[in-house]
Amino acid sequence: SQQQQPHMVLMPSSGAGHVIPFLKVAGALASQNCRVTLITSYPLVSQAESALITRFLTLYPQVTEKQFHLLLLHLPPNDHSDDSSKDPFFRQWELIHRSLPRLSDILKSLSPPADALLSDISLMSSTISVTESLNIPNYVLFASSARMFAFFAYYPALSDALSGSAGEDELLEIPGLEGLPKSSVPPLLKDTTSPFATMLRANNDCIKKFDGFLINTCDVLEGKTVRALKSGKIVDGMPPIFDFLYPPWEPEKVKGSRSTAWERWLDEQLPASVVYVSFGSRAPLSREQTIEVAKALISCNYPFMWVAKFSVVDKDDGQSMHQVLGADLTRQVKEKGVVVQDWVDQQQIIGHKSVGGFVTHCGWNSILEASSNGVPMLGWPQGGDQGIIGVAIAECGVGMLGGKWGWNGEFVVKGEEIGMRIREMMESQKLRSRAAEVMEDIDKAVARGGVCDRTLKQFINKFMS
Ligand code: BUP
Repeated sequence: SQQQQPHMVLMPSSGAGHVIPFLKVAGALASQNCRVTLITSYPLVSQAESALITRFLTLYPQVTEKQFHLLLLHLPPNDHSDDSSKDPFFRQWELIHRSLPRLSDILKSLSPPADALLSDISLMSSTISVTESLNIPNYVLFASSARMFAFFAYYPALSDALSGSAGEDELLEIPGLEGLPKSSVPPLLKDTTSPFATMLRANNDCIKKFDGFLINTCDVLEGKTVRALKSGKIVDGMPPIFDFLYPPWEPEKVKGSRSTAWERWLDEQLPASVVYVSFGSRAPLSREQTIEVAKALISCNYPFMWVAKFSVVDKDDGQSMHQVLGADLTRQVKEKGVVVQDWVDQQQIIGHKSVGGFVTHCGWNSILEASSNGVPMLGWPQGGDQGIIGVAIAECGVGMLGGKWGWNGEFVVKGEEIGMRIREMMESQKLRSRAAEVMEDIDKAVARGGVCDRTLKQFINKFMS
């Protein structure tokens, strides 16, 4: 129905890296006078997700939450060598898929009816069957980079190259893009029969059934990739693509009020002197690798702030830093930096003037946060889409890659080597000036009336009379 206040329904899948971009778009749509319903899958996997959703709903009381209660099925173990089905976030996608009749009930119950569903890529093949039968337009809100989207869209055509015997340095050709090193694709997706690969192909099969794709990116970061996608070179008949940086949903924190210990510590450091280290919200590093990261940070002689994770899901018990590093290393680490084991406000850290470099696992949200703040990066992809994202940041010049450092758990990279690369990142004028340039460009794109703002409005206008 065309109207003055379109009703947009958003359904993220699991993981903070998926929930956060959905909240951004939900907030932006609500602020542009759309009626917004957020479908949340219960039980949620992590405390971080619950806290984010609760805070969002408090800030946006006009947004309606519809809880999608999952059928708590026992998922049969699969005998495939890949362990993606043991990953609690991946398992949640499976559960959502198996509980789909409930999605249909929720959508049917909405009044006024939904004008569009915005769903996560991991739910494409699941939600399309429901929206087709209810005749509701379905858009994918993509949480990763355009480069990853291009890889996903071209995935079936890469199958032979991926599973074949070509070496890791071999380039995968995607029309309109620079070749993608085979080494940037994780083992999970090279084995084209793995559950993860099977899901990707099922989602790929229905690309053309969608009404469009929202991609969280901008010209300075991935212009070439977006143009290739829009041109139809990668998928002939690609539905419309709306590329814009999803705007932040949280108001800037008021400075001074009840700052935490680490904020006070950051305030005391010299401008652009601190190395910020985080490997994201999902996969912890092995104990051996964590020890080497500690050694690297101690030896490289920069103050550092390290968000360390020792469990896969935050509500599970993890080990303490002391247990992992032992007394001696723990003492040295605490002398030179700050280690946080809780959820932090990463945007705020990256935006702090003292932060001068970011050692990152290359989660797309993290990359965008650093790029928007002109912070140079040292990328160390650990799995999933991160290798492909790493290629994108190196190409754009906002970050450098560590080297042939392998995937999480593959082998242990020595602290000495990591420390050397951290120093290189902190000292590189080239990286720093490129990061500043990219930030300026992003500032223009996201400003009121800028290209991102205009694209978001174009999207909303599709539903207005
Ligand atoms: Br950890 C952590 N605080 O303590 P990515 C993360 N974040 O605000 P993902 C915090 O979570 P994968 C914390 O700022 C970013 O917006 C962070 O998303 C925020 O990686 C988000 O960077 C994390 O896309 O891993 O989801 O952890 O790459 O596997 O999706």
